[in-house]
Amino acid sequence: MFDITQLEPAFIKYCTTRNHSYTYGTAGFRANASTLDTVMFTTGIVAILRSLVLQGKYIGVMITASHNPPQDNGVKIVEPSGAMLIESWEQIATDLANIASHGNFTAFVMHLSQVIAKLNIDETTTPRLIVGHDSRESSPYLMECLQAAAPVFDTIVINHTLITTPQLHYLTMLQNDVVTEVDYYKFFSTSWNNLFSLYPDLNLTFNNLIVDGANGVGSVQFSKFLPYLPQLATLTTIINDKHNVPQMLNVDCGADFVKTNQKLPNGIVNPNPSDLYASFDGDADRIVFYYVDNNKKFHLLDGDKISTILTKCLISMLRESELLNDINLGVVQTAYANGSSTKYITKSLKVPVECTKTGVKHLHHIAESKFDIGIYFEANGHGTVLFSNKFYEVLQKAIDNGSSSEKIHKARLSLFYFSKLINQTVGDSMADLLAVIATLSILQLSPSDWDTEYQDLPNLLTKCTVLNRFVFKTTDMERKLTSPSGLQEKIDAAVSKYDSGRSFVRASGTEDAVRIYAEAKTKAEVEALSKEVTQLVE
Ligand code: 16G
Ligand code: ZN
Repeated sequence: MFDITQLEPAFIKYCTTRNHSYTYGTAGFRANASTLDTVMFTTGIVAILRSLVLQGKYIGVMITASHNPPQDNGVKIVEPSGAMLIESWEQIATDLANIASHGNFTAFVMHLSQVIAKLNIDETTTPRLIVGHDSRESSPYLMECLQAAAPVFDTIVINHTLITTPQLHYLTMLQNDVVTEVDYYKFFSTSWNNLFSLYPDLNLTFNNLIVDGANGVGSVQFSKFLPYLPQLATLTTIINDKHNVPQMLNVDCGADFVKTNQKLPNGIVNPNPSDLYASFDGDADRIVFYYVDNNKKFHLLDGDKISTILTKCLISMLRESELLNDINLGVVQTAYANGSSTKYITKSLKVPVECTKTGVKHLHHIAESKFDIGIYFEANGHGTVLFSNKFYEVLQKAIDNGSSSEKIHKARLSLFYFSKLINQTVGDSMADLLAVIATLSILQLSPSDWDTEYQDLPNLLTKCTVLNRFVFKTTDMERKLTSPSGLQEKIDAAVSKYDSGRSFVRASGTEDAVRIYAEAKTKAEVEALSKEVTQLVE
């Protein structure tokens, strides 16, 4: 039994941000850290309620603002399955935060008691939370705000403190066992060893691996992971590893910096063409790769390139396993995927592609509901691969039945171990890194071979501030505007002038800006197209 009027002292102490408008958006709540105490307090309560509704299952809560600047922070809730908070609860989280920010405790308690009444909660249940945060300076205090309501509900809280977002998702999934981050390292390194044991003569396809940790939590966690991977550890260097200097987080480094600026991050002085480079983001759920050619020119291998190479590997394993007719494989992309990648997947690899709205939860949902092997990556490097129950059933049966051919048997085992190298709860820089390196080894592709599988169309992503971004409404998976009226027709007219031209405009879900994407045959054409569309938007 709990008495929510007992929340008053904590409410007074922690809800100091007043009259703020919060929205649980694409990646939870995110804003300047100084405005987040109130919403942390209420998000703690929402996570507790979610746990109560699910009979005391562990609910995860991660405090991070990912690739955003050091002074920002944020929070998101994780379901017991390791997935993101179910959409119908986003409004509950938004409403509770906004009521609290009015600063009136009586009104707050009234609202909360109505919510509790509607949820039909068994008040004798003990709620359970698993929480963690990134390396931001504001994170420990916000963690205190987040947990402030816990004693009133007699909540059991496991606090992992400094941890990556995907680690937190993964540990939440394993909720009912007693787990530590060591279990994470052991699980993925065992999968790696099992997969490589099938290919004893395989060499890696680069000399050294340089990992940019974005000066965030990923750098410290990856350095803890490496000792479990001796084969990789000897050739790996972690740069931008100053997770204990929070003001350096994501500054001139990290996946978002490299993808947006299409250049090397800070800390790489003399790049070597035979090496592979990778950048994590601030909470280590995104990754992009890159390399330099013999002229030291930078080449980006982004989320589209990751998705295509994993697809190439998995479809060939599936074919060799003779299970192409029993297990369906598909790729999920957003409108930001380069047109060449979509063409390569559908035409060369002959694999179906689904397009969905921006935001991991949308991609995850389609990958899960449409395919037995669902590969999804956003161009920015966030993604993973999902394997359905049917996949495991069919594969297990095939493995158990045995095969006369050694090659078929090996392909089936490869599929199984490969699936275990993936963090299926959410995109994960560390697990994705291992999956890509394994793929390159199995296919015997160097970073530049990987890149030449298809050539990206020149593209530009820019943003533009407008008076009110909410008037920009879209349809067709964000590829077309329905409002402001008449604008889409003008964009279409501009696009039609360019060879292989494509452009779309949408309001950002994380910033007060409108994003403009353009693609065309040449660099000059894409610049011209982007400029034309920008003028139409302004
Ligand atoms: C968030 C999303 C990311 C998406 C981005 C779009 C998650 C975990 N993250 O960072 O998937 O690409 O927002 O930002 O869902 P935008 O709406 O500002 O373009
Ligand atoms: Zn992130």
